[in-house]
Formats: sequence, structure tokens, C-alpha cells
Amino acid sequence: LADIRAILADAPLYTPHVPGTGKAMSVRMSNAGPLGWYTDRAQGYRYIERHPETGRPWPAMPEAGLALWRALTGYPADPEACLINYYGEQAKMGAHRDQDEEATDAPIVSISLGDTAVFRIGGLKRGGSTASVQLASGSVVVLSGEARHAYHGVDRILAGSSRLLEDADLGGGRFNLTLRRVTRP
Ligand code: MD6
Ligand code: FE
Repeated sequence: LADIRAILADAPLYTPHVPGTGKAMSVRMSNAGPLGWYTDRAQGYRYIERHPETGRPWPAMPEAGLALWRALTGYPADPEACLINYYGEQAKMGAHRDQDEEATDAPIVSISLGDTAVFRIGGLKRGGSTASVQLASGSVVVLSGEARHAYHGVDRILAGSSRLLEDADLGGGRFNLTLRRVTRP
């Protein structure tokens, strides 16, 4: 949490917008590492090297995240992006697949802090059967193999289920960090 606070002091949360419609997402985002995931109305989903509002390079990837990646994935290269998602009480994330990375063989490691998320995961095609999993604070999920390319999303946040972010200026909510290898090593 201290690492996240330091990252956000340099690279503030921004509101991403869906390509085409330009609709604001309910989740606010920032990144650490050489690359950061970003989306806006005109150019859509992509990885960029600088914060879209400050113009500064993203802050360094937190060492604790790197250590988790190395311990859990066995992937022969380090992650290049640590996407930070912040969910307020009303935020959610629609079903999607993560497919903006060239390193399609690399797992994605997810770390959850704060309020519990009702996470939903399905299969490789939209509209199949899905499973609901609660991700409480401290949960770490590795999506690898076929699951790396499965549809998933966050139905809702269980507001008040954790006190971890209670006295941050955010006043509650949830952080989810996802570590990603973007380019092919
Ligand atoms: C979230 N997670 O937990 C959203 N993506 O807030 C994701 O979208 C996600 O957990 C790829 C791999 C793991 C994830
Ligand atoms: Fe995702």
C-alpha cells in the first residue's frame, strides 16, 4: 500500500475512456513500470510510456510486485507494466479479455487490496458459463495457460468489507494491481 501511495503521488489516477463511444470507465487507473495501459476515445486500448496528463515516464515497478512475479510465474522475463485499478464503491469492470499484449504466452499476476471484489471468470468465448470468485484483500491470482485468455470482469465491490483503505484520502474502495509482460522477450 505504501508503494501504491508513492506511485500515485507521482502518477495520479486518471479516468480512462472507452474507444469509439468515449464513455468514461468507472474504474480509475494509473501504472508503474516502463509501460502503462491506457485507453481514450480516439486511439483506443494501448500501452504508452508516459502518464497521459503529467507527460512523465511511469514510476518504477514496485520491487514487491517483481518479487511476486518471479516467485509465481517462472516466466523468463520480468513484467513491463503494473496496471493499478482503483474501484470506488460504485465501480465495476465489464467482461473483457486482456489482448493488448504481444507476449501472449506470459501469465498475468493480479493483486487485490482493500474491499472484496466479486470477480467473474468465463471461457475463451463471450456468453459461455462463468464462475464467480470473491477476491478479498491480499488475494493474488495468476491467470496462465488458457485462463490467460479467458473473459473476466468485476461485477461489484463489497463496500466496507475491508478497512485497509479506510483512512487513505480515497476513503475506502479497492486497488487491483495487474502485472503484465507486454513485448515478446
Ligand atoms: C480486477 N482484473 O480484478 C480486474 N485481468 O479488478 C482484471 O481485469 C484482470 O484480475 C487480467 C488478469 C487478471 C485480472
Ligand atoms: Fe483483465
